[in-house]
Amino acid sequence: MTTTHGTTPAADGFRMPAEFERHRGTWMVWPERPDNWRLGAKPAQEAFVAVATAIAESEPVTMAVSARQYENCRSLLPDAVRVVEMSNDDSWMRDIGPTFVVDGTGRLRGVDWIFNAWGGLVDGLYFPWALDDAVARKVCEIEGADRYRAPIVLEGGSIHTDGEGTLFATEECLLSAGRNPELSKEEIEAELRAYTGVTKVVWLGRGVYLDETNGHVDNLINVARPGLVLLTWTEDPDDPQAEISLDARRRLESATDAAGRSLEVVTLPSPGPILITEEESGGVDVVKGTLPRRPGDRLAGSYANAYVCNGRVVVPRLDPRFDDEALEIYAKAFPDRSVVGVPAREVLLGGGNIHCITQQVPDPDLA
Ligand code: KQY
Repeated sequence: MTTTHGTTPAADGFRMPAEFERHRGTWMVWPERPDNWRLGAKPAQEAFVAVATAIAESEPVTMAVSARQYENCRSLLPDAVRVVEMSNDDSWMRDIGPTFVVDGTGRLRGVDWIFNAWGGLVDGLYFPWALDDAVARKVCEIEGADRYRAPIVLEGGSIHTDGEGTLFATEECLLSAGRNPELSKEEIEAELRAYTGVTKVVWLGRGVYLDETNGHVDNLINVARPGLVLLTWTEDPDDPQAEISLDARRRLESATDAAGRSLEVVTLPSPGPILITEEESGGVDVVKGTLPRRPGDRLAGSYANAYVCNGRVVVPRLDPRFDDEALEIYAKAFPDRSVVGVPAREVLLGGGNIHCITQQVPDPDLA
């Protein structure tokens, strides 16, 4: 593996494919830290196994895991899932893994963004994060992909692309004080273009209410195909989410994408509101410097936080009142894929969902 210096993916003719384009595989990281996952992460591990198993039925899955948890992880996952030892600080492969780019001639490279635990010393979620920041490099090495070390702080969950030149992001996240405060919006946009190969950035305002990532776009929307966006929505005008989603809808419906298309917006119901129970809170270790999990706190549950892989879409089951409706919306939006619901409350309790814990490796032979 080499690190590419002094150039960028766009300058070298690379682009970030959309998630719905063909994959070579998927990466995840095994959860274990007891100050984020209740009961020593046992319930979360069960949920991660269900997610990995659902994906592994359609494409190869690799699970990265610390040395401490290797035996346990290997024994709980099906043989079809490859398990590799890799140091980490937590288990959000979307955010700590590389963003892969392809050039249409069979070459695959990885973009290794700077990771600072969602806000560093300003409002980051834990310290230290150095092991997480090294994960993208190691994944690139194993995938045989040359690497670009990008000059900005960014997590994979804060960007979505349509593979045809359009990138979606929220101002709340990318302009947050804990990431790149020295850069203007225009300068951040220039880095997004340079490192993903897009030509158009569609800026949304805020992400899902109380999302601890400062409003990652992957919890607010999902991109089903160029020109079709699924948006988290609530019909309750008193819910703070209503105003956020309305603003996002207005911005999406008044935007055009890189190809000049208008965007169609399909709404997804919001689960809940989902609150942390006494029992759930009591199972999380209290550690100074990490985000407390207090009883009654509202979680940023969203059906947008689903993963699109080869031939299927893996959608979180979060609330029996809305799960089936959300799955039906996905089935309509992805008519050529099977839609699989996986119980994901335990993932949500850690602060994210199925999209946040997965990272695709696109097929290098994509055009
Ligand atoms: O991408 C995500 N949603 C990750 C959330 C991290 C939460 C850490 N407790």
